[in-house]
Amino acid sequence: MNRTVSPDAPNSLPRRRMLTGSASALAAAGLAGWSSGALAQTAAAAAPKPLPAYVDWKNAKALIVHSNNTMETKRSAYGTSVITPSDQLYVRNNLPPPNPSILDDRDAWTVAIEGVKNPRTLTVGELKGMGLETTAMVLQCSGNGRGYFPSKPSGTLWTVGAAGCVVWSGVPVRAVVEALGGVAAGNPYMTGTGGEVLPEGLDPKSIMVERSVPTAAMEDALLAWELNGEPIPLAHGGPLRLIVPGFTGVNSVKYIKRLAFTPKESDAKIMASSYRLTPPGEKAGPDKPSIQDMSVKSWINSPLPEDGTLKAGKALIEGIAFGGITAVKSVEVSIDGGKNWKPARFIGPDLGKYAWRQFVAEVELPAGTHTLASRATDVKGLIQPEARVENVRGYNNTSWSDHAITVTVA
Ligand SMILES: Nc1nc2c(c(=O)[nH]1)N[C@H]1C(S)=C(S)[C@@H](COP(=O)(O)O)O[C@H]1N2
Ligand SMILES: [Mo]
Repeated sequence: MNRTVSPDAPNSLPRRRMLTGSASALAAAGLAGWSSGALAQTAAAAAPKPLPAYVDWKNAKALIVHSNNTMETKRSAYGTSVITPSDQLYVRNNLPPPNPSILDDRDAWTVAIEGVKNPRTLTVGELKGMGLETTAMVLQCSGNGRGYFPSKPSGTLWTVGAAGCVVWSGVPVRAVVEALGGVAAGNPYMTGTGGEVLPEGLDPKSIMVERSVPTAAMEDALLAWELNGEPIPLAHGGPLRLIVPGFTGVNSVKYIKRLAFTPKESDAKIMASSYRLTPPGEKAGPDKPSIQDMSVKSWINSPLPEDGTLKAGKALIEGIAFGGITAVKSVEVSIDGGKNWKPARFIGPDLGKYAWRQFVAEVELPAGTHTLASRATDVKGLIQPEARVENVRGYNNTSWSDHAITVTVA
C-alpha cells in the first residue's frame, strides 16, 4: 500500500482498519501464533481507548481519546461545514469534571460577581434576564499543534484537533457589569474561577482553574449557558461557562463560580507559571508572556494522507482558517511545500471575526508526492508564519509548515 504517513495517521480510521485487516489475514493463513506477540502489541497500539462515561454521548469515530480528560477531533472528521458539532468537539479538563448533579437544576447555579461597584451572587436564572448574545468562535487549546514540536513537550500531543468552531449563547459580561454599577476602579484584570471541588490535602492554588485576562476582554465575553443550540453539556462547562472569544481555550473557564475584576492576575499556578511562553532552557514564571490571545492560523482537512493514493488531475483542497483575536482576511494554498502559493476561496457563512472560515482551492495534482500547505493572513496583514515559536510547553503552534501534509498521487 502506497501511503505517506503523517504524524496523526496512526490514530486515523483507515489505518486502524488496515492493521486489523493484516492481523486477520495472518490469522486466516494460520500464522497468528507465529507473531502473536508483535500482533498483540500492534493491536494494543491501534485499539482506540473507549470514551469516558461523561462523554459517552460523543461520536467515538470522530475523536482520538488521549485520556479521560483529553480527546481531540480527528482531522478527517472536521467535514465541510463551518460549525463543529458538539459530539465531535475536543475535550480538555485540567481536573476531572464536577459531579453531573450540578446540571440537575441549571438555573440554580450561582456565580459570584466581584470587583464591581455592587458585587452580587447571581443565579443562571437571573443572568438569563439580564441580556442575550450569541457568538460563534474558535475554541482552541493553547497546546493545539504541540504534537508537531520535535521536542515533544510534556502535555497532550495534540495535532490539529484541540479546536472547534462553536456557537455560544449567554449574557454579555458587560451587561452584567453595567447592571452591577460598572467595574470598580483599579481592576485591570477579569479573573474567572472554575467550579471544580478541589481534593483536600493539596494546595488549592496548585490545581485550581483560575485565569485572568485583561478587563478589556469583557467587551466580547459571555457568561454562556448554551453551546450549539443546547444547554452546555458538563464536559464543556455547563451549567455556566465564561467565554472569552479570541483567547485560547483555557481562558474560557468552565462551570464558572466566580467572576472577579481584580487589581492583579491570579496567583494560581495555572496562571502564574503554566500557560507561559517560555523559551527553551528557561524557567516558566509570571515574567514570561501569558498564553492569551490567538493568532492567525489555518490547516487543510482534505485531502489527507490517510485517504490513500489520490488520482492525478484536478483536486479540491479544503480546510479552515481563522484570525484569532482578529478576523481572517484571506488564505492561500501551496502544492509544493510552500514554494508557490495560490489564493483559496472562502465558502460558507461568515459567522464573525472570532469564527473560522472554510476554504477551498482547485488545484492540478500530477503524479508524484506533494506537500500541501495553507497559509492565512488576518485583517491586520499578519501572515501565518512558516516556523513555530519554540517554547518549553509547546504552546501557540501556528506554523504552516508543521501543519502541511504529504500526499501521494498516481
Ligand atoms: N473549570 C475549568 N475550565 C476549563 C478547563 C478546566 O479544566 N476547568 N480547561 C481549560 C482548557 S485548558 C481548555 S483548552 C478548554 C477546553 O474546553 P472544552 O473541553 O469545552 O473543549 O477549557 C478550559 N476551561
Ligand atoms: Mo487547553
